[in-house]
Amino acid sequence: MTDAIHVTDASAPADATGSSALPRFPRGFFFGAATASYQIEGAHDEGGRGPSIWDTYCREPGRVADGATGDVACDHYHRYREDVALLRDLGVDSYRFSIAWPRVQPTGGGKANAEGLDFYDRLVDELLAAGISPAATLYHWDLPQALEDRGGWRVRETAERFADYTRLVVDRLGDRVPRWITLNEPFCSAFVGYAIGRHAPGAREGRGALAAAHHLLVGHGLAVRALREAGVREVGITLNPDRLLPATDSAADLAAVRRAETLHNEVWLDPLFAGRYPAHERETWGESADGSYRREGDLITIAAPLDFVGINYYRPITIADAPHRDADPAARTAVDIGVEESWRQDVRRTTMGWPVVPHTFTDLLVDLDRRYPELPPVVITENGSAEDDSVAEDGQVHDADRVAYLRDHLFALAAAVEAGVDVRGYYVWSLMDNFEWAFGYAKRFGIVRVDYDTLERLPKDSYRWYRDLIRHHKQETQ
Ligand code: IFM
Repeated sequence: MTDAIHVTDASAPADATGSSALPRFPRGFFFGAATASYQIEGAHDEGGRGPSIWDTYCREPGRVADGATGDVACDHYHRYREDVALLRDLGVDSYRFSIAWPRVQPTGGGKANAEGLDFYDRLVDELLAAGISPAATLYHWDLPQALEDRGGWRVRETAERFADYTRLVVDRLGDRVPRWITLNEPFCSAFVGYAIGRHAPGAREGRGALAAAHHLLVGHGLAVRALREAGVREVGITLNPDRLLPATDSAADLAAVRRAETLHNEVWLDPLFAGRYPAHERETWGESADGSYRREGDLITIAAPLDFVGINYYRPITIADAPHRDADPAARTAVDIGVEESWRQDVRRTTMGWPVVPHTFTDLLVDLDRRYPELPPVVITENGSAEDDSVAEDGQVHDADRVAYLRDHLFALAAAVEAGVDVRGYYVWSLMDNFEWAFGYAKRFGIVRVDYDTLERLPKDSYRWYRDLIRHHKQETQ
């Protein structure tokens, strides 16, 4: 993706910090908010839930900032009614949550733990009573530890178990949940979990991570089949494709972008939407890409037609050519592809250090649309920013930076729609501050503040801004 397409954000107001102008979206476009089980639920040992790889990872010294865990998190398991009330007052059409596999199958197999499913049953009914359409993600990274002990995503059995688990969940909730997402950001599960080791299970492997990527895709395909058999309305997957910008125009940096495209984007997008494995995988991974984990027919399973593709987008990455970290090709992790990744320093950055460059959101969507003619309609399943929020003297959180981030990214999204990309809806990440994986509770992405001492919820200015946007959209399009 070296030929950056720049669609200018013509509809954005000149004053980038003012909040009066609002982006416009077509009739039928929907708005939502997103969360994930391990990040908010807490109640780690209640209702028969078994341990997940994140419970294990958090307990390993030095893995997560401040030794934080998801044991309590936002206590959403007990406070879900209050959270649904916040969603109702926000006016969202849909709420994207994830189901904790270890609540449903505490050891990753066998019959369903009824108490685990009961929780999601209550949540779904509460959402429907509030007029909010539920969107369920089946896997947002909390693999049952028992499955990791048998090889985790490195082995095909996990993909097959994922389909069994999907059947149990859809049997119970399929009559009331219209929108289903198989996996969230398999890039992170495979590469951050099995190659960089910054996510659970904390492995640093080459071939193991590539096998994990493949088995995640097979698991997705098998789950799609199970969801189709259950007759649900909308089925998709959530990816986090990256906008990769070369550090310079040198041939070496452009070749580095080529390799990074394979790692970040094509490993998912090509099998899902072009029915092929990435063309440059050998050049990117060398011998680890031996394909021994692939079987005949897998591509057909993986490329099952979808109703939508979920896209999570936050920031662009700058790519430069660099020496491999490990000189021995056999010992390299899958992410050791001779590339250095960095963040632009010449623009505002969020507390994650992520550069705020809204037009790259437009560029990414337009580019995907052009490169993949078979791409299904797009739903933005996450977008948002972690900011240094504080409670002001008036008792409120005036998170102007987050408001500006959301507004500018929604203008960029509107520009992509204007340019012809079929985008159906947008979920803000996140409804509330939560457990930000290896960063623990140090990074706040919520439009609702969570006081981690009292677990009280406090809507921020960004919550009110988003509520106004939704109201305005409804008034304009009704
Ligand atoms: O918090 C995460 C989420 O779980 C997956 N997408 C990115 C978010 C922010 O890092």
